[in-house]
Amino acid sequence: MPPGTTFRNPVIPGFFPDPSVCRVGEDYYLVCSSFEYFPGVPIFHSRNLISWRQIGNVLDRPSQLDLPVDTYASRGIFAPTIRHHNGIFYMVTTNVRIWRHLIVTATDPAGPWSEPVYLQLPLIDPSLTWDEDDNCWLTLAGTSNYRIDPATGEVFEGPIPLWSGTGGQYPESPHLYRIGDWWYLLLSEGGTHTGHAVSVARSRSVRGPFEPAPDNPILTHRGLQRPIQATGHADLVDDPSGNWWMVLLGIRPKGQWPPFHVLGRETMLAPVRWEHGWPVIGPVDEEMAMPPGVAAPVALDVRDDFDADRLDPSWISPRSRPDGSWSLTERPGWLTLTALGPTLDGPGATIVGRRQQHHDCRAGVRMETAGRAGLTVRIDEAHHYDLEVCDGTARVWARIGPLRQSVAVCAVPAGPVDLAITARSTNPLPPTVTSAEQFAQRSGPLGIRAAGPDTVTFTVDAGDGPTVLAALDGRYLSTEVAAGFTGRVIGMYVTEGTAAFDWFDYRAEPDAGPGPATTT
Ligand code: 6LW
Repeated sequence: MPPGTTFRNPVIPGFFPDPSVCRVGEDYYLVCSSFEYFPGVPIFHSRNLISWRQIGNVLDRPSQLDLPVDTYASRGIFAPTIRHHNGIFYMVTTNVRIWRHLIVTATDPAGPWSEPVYLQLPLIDPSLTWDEDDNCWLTLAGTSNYRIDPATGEVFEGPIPLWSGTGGQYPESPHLYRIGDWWYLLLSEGGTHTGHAVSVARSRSVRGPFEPAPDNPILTHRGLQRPIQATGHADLVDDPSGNWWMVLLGIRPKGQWPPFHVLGRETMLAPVRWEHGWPVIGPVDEEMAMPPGVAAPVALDVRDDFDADRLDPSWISPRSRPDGSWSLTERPGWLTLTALGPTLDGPGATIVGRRQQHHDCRAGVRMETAGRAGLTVRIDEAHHYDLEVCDGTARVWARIGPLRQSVAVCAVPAGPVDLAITARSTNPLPPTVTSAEQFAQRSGPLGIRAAGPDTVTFTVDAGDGPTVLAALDGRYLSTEVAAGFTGRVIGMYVTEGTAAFDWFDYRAEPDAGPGPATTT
């Protein structure tokens, strides 16, 4: 493939799973799940399906999304669907904290979105479509159809069973499409991990009966030697030229053996072709052929100087972000955080974070505190590493399951201090170790062992140059250890008093090859 004719997957890296997409003219809009984080349901815009810009969050106020402190990690908002019908955008999702589906609408996808209309129906993964008579159909995992009024949530008819896939576990994420004279039902099965697969059936009527495709599943990476795994939870969209595309989730496990994935489930893109009336998808690779006429996206570097009068939509907080917990005006040009909860080991702490989106990356802040505050990389309350400043010291804490350990400490003077967390992925080494250097790459102080996915390094700089305090094995901050549906988030936090952050800087770094040995 000549240079410049390919794009990279994931098109939206980091924990952005369960993508759903719609097109209006030349504009594409995409939403993802957000689970226990607030605001909820990030929404992106693109003109080319490859470069996506977050334009807001669909559920961005407590009246739309109330996630109390007793909301478990990876609960809250599950798989959303976005559709456009008669000039109105619809987003439907499930809040599993209250076990209700909800529909919100907007004329501008950047918001504001309406207050929710709730539906008391079972299951997850709602999708919407409209038939030739303008009936609105809500499709749920399983799969079944309900004829509803999306303006009131009234259910007129249903459940009408449709098709349950080829027998894999969890037939879910169904979407119905009217294409030509057919209704196509796309669903995923096999569970959202390495067994994940996409299957399809079609019918002349939205009510069925549905006839399965002869070559189901039409996409799966199960058992295949590919960098992207767990491909599934897909949605289809056509471009203005009549080509079809699939957005879907996938994971990128690292290290061996077994591999671990640390960035959560990410949004991928793949071309779709049609053969004999059925969609056909090739394997989903990190490097894929570019749609015609599209420029390559630029590398992602983010710096927030906290000079704006509102927080960028990429900032998220576990469960809620109460007004009294953050301010951009208390110290202009700084983000001031005020402690609400006393520990990161339980819900309720003040955290403002963003997703870790790259295996190799660096996140840094300048911070000043007279309390207890720092920078954390977390999956949930039981899985996080923290670089914390308190009482004239900077300390690295590791919380892994029920264990909490102080890993390293150094003195820091009062005043601003720069904190950084760096992740360096571990690339597979050759099966045979042929040099002392390779042996050292596989070994830590505790002896030889399989490589984890990455090394997470903590650096502090109080004006006298950077000091690396600790380098920890990243496998304990992976989905395989923590469980759940999310991925890593890097956050500014405070658990005592207040802390002010002058800037936050995140950048993807070039893949450095096999990581160094770690200290735990
Ligand atoms: C979602 C289901 C799934 O509701 O994971 O990958 C669940 N598929 O469809 C949570 O994201």
